[in-house]
Amino acid sequence: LSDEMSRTHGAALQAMAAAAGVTLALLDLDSAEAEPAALAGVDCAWYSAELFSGGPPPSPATRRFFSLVDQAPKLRWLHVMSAGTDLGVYSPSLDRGVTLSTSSGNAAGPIAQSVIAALLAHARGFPHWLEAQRERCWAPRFATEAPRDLAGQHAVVVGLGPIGLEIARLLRVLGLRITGVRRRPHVLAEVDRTAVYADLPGLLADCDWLLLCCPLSSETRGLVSAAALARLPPRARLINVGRGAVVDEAALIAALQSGRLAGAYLDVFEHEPLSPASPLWSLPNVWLSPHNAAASAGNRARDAARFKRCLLAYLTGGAPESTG
Ligand code: OXD
Repeated sequence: LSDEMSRTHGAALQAMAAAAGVTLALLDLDSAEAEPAALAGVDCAWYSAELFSGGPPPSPATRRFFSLVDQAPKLRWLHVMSAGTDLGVYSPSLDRGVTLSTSSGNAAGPIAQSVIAALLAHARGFPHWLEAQRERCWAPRFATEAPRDLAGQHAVVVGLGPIGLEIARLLRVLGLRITGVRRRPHVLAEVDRTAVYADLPGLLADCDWLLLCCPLSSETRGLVSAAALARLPPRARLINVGRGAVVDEAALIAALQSGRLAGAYLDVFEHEPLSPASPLWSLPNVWLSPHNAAASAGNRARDAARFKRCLLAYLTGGAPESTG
C-alpha cells in the first residue's frame, strides 16, 4: 500500500487483522522499493486513490506501485480505487488470475451530480446566457425561444450500476420519464421501465437525453453507432460518463457539427487524453471534462472504507465485494 495509506490507516488495518487472528505485515511503497525480496511475501495490494492522479499516461506513483505489484509472485488480491476494471495497469494482474476488487459506486454521487449539473445547465439555457454575458449583451429569451419544460422529457439511461441508478434517482426528482437500459431486464424502482442493450435502437426516436454510464464490454463497445445516432431526434443531447468507446466518436462529431444533435456533455473519449486536434474542444454545443466527473474530496475516505470492508471479508475467508 502507499506510504500515505500506511501512515493514516495502518494502525486500523493492523487492529482489524489482529481481531481476525491474522498477523498483517504492511509493506509501504518505499520499503518495498528498498527491499525487493520482501515482495515474495505479498498476498494483497491496495491501489489507493491518491496514487492515481489521472492518466493515461499513468502517474509516476502508479507506475512505481504496479512495477512492484507485478513482481509480487504470490499476489492473490488487488483492490483498486476505480469503478472500472479496464485500466491498462491492471492487465498483468488480471492476466495471471489475481482477484480484483473495485470501488464501484464510491463516486456515484459526484458523477451523477456532474451529469445533472450539465443536464440542467443545458436544459435551462445557460450556454445562451453565458455567451450573452461574455458579450455584455442583455438577451432574454421568451415565447418560442424559451427552453422546453424539463419535466416530462424522456431520459434513456444506459447502464444501471450505482452511477446510473443515482442519475435516475435525481432525474426522477426533476420529473423526467426514465428508461433504464442494462444487460438483462429487471424491475428497478429508480426507473419507469428497463430494456436490454438490444432494445436501444427502438428507444432513440423518442429520447431527449441519452445518458451513458455503462462499462465498456463486448456488448457496449460501439453501442451508440452512427446508425443509433441517426435515430435520435435533433432536440436530443448525449451525456457520456461511461467509456468513450461506447460511442462512435467520429459519427458523434459529425452529428454535433451538422446540428443533427442538439448537444453533448462528455467526460470520456475514445482516446484519452483527448487530442488537442479534436473538433470536440471547440464545438459550441459541446461541454467536456477531462475524465474528471468523479472528482470529489470525499472519494479517498470512501475508498479507504471500502478497502477495509474488503479486507475484513478477505481475513475472515469471504470474497471481497465488487470483485471484477
Ligand atoms: C473509474 C472511472 O473507472 O473514473 O473509476 O472511470
